[in-house]
Formats: sequence, structure tokens, C-alpha cells
Amino acid sequence: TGLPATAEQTTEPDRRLSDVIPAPAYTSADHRADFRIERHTSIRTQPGSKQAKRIGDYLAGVLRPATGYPLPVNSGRGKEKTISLVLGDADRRAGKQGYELDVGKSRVTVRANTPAGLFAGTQTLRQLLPANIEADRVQRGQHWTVPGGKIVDYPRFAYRGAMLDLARHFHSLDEIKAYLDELAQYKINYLHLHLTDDQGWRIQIDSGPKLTTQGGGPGTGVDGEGPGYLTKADYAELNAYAAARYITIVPEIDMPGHTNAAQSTYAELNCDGVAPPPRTDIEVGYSSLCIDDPLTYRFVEDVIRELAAMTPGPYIHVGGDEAHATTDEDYRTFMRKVIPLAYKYGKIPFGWNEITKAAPPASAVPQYWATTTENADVAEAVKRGNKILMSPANKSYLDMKYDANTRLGLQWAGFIEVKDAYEWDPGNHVTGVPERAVLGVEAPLWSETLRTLDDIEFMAFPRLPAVAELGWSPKASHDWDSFSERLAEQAPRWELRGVDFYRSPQIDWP
Ligand code: TNX
Repeated sequence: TGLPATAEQTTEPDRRLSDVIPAPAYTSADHRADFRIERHTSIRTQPGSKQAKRIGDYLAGVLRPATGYPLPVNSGRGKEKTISLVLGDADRRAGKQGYELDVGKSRVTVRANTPAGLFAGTQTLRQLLPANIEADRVQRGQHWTVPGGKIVDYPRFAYRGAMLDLARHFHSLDEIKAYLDELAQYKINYLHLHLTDDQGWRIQIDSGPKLTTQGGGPGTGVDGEGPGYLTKADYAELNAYAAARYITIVPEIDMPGHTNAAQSTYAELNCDGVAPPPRTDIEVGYSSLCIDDPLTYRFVEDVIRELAAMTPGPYIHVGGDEAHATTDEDYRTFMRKVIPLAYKYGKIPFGWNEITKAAPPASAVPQYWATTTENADVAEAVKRGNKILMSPANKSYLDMKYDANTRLGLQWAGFIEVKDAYEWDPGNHVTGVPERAVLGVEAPLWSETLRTLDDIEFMAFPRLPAVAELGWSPKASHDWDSFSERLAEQAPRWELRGVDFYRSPQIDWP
């Protein structure tokens, strides 16, 4: 056989405990305590916890194809090596989202205070196995060794998000699910869906059925090539799929601008009662709902009520960006009527950073997309108690080109190479927005130029893991050399999973 000569060589782990993205908070290696997954290894989960069982099943599903081992969940015979998923009594530092991982010779234990923490710990375990674990068929001769020792890990920020624009080009349920599969591995815990814009309306609303059949129908999207929408059943399925990965969906209805799809569908949403033609170009800032018309607020309330009813998460995003066709006074009037509607239906409103002009309540979340590091309205909002979500366009926008040769993407906020996406500090980026006023980070992906899942992946990887690390890992661990080495090790995993990515010249890929 082509196997190396000694067992010792072959069983040595090819990873270190810290070879994970995002970098774990604490690791301490014990080289005598490596664990090997073998044919008879089993998985055990916290007795009585359905969620722990589900996480165990998910982990088994990840490990079975490449190992070819049965990896029974909760039906082992008791003497075999085990991977235990334990709920409760984790290190206090683990908090609500973190976990402890103990790797010993005969047992791996993931312990967390919550199912979300347990899930995060299993994602770390996945990355600690050789890259071949991502193969979809049995890898003969491979030893499945996990490096021995202990990790205690927890996030720097509570919110670590990605955003996908379904309006400019619709992306199907399966494509969004595939993206969720990837996000989960980097401990992203929110997916913001940009569901409406000038070029398309992508979520079923029963009180306005033509919003989707016409506003999201054939011929919609940029160049008329991105039709489609999510039915309520699709949306429910998506939320369940996300929840199984401990990801919360944040749905966005963008208003009072970015509303041409709705206004070209329903003439009564226009001040002059005339429906403008559908738009398939990529201009921004020309549309506005009719601020003085009570009908506008009946429409908005219907949409928010239905959206809130179908959204299990705590947030609804009301947009509010680039409302250049709305006067400042009208903008404030509009937001002061609409923000309370989110609360009325039990949701906390998000809005792009312009909503700070309307002085929203302290629990509302302004999302920072500006490219400057000074913003008086946002600094004022922080003084009033708002926490800010950081997604500066010149750092975290995944739709910006990497460089002048990138075949996809835009460049209005500049080129963003992997290092640019990594080298900034969300806790100290904007004057007057200190770390304690930051809810977290998000990596938005606008899809004017993106059609396929490959397009999405090519723009997201490798920058998404950079933003994920900024959101999770302690500030003290921030280190480009370490990150770029760990990033290089992700490449074979992406290749095995069929995930497209940009081979940045800044990274020494294997
Ligand atoms: C600006 S950023 C927009 C979007 C575009 C994006 C393209 C923001 C809140 N609005 O309408 O899709 O630029 O990068």
C-alpha cells in the first residue's frame, strides 16, 4: 500500500487547536491527548435535549461521508470512543454563544450553556479535522485525528451577519440554503435578506398579491434577468433551515426609497396616482413612497404585519438608505410613523444609518454602511443609547471588486482585497462609536452583478471569513499573518465542497 511507514507519522494531527476561523479565544494544546475518530466512535448528546440531539445528528451528517463510519448518535455501546455534546455547566466565559471543547485520547467533549454554543463548538471540531473531512466520499487511508487539548471560546460581538440581496437578482431557496451552510461554519449567526428594491419584490404578501407575481415576476431584476420570489412556505422553510444552523433571518423591506418595484405594480402608491415603468437598471435614489398619503401607511402596515407574523427572529429591517427623492423632513415624518409599526408587531427595527436622522428609540439598530469614519448623526444616536451594526462599505461590502480585474462586482466604495476586509477594527472605526456601542458586524452582498451561486461564493470567499473573524475573535488575537495562514487552509475545504472562491495573490494558497 502507499501508506507511510509508521503509525506515529500517520496519526499525527495535521492541524493545531488554534487553526480555526474565527480564531478561538483560548486554546491550550496537549500533544499526548490527540483523539482519533475510528470506525466504532459514537456520538452522545445531552439526555433529554432535542436540540442537542439535532446538533449531534448534524455533526454525524458532516462526518459520515468522508469517514464512511456509522457514527451512531446515542446508540453506542458505551466502551467506544465518544464525541459528547453536553448542555449546561460550561465555563462562565462561554456565555450564551460560546463553548468549551476538551479533546482527550478517548473522548471529545463539547460543552456549552446553550444549544447555539454547542453548535458553534461542533463547527470548531469540524475545522480541527483534516481538510478531507469535507469530501463527499470515503477517504481510504486517512486518519481522522483531532489535536489534543482544550479550547474556551466565545464571541467578541453578539451579532455576526451576512446580507444577501435578492432584489437585484433573485437567488433561489436552494442557493440561499447553500450559502447558509457555509455561513454556519464561520459562526455567522444572522442572515439579513434584502427582499425588496427598485428592481424587484421578493417576498409574498397576501394583502398585495401583485407585489410578487408582477413586482417579482418575469422580466424583473437587473437587465430583466433576475425574476423570482419567496412564497410564505419558502420563507418558513428557509427560517427553519437557518434555525437548524443557529442563524436568525433578518428580513428587509427597503423604504421610503428603493421602492420602484412596489410603485410600478400599484399605481396608488404614487403621489400622482401614475405607476412608473418597471426598472431594470442599477440607478439608485429616484423613487419615494408618497409621504403624505394615509394609504402609504396602510400599505406599509400590511406588509410589516404579515412579515412580522412569518418571521421568528426579533428583528425587521426597514431600510431607509439613499432616499434622495424624499426630503429630509418627509424622511423623518415617514420613519417616525414606520419605526413604531415594527414595535407594534413585536419586532425591533433595523435601518441603514440614515435612520439616525429620525432619532429612533434606543433599541432600534442603525446599520453603518458609510465609507467615512466620522458621522455626526450616528455619534448622536450612540449618545441616545443606540447600538450600531458595523458594515462600512469600503471594508465589509462583499460586492466590491477585489481589484481592477475582478470580473464581477462594483467599485464605488473602492477595491477591497482580503487584507482590506480584515484590517479594520469594528470597535474603533467611527468616531463616537466605541466598542460597547457596537452590536456587531455584517458583510453585505448586493447582487447587481451576481446571478449564480458561484458568483455569490466568488465574492464572499475569502472575504466573508475575514469579517466573521472580526466579529467573533478577541481583538487581542487580531493578526494578519496568523489569519492568512489559517485562511489558506480553508481552500482545500472549499474545493471539496465545490465552493467557488477568489485566489487572492495576498494569500499563500496550498
Ligand atoms: C448602495 S449600501 C446601496 C445599494 C446598492 C449598493 C451597491 C446601501 C445601503 N445601498 O442600494 O446595491 O450600494 O454596492
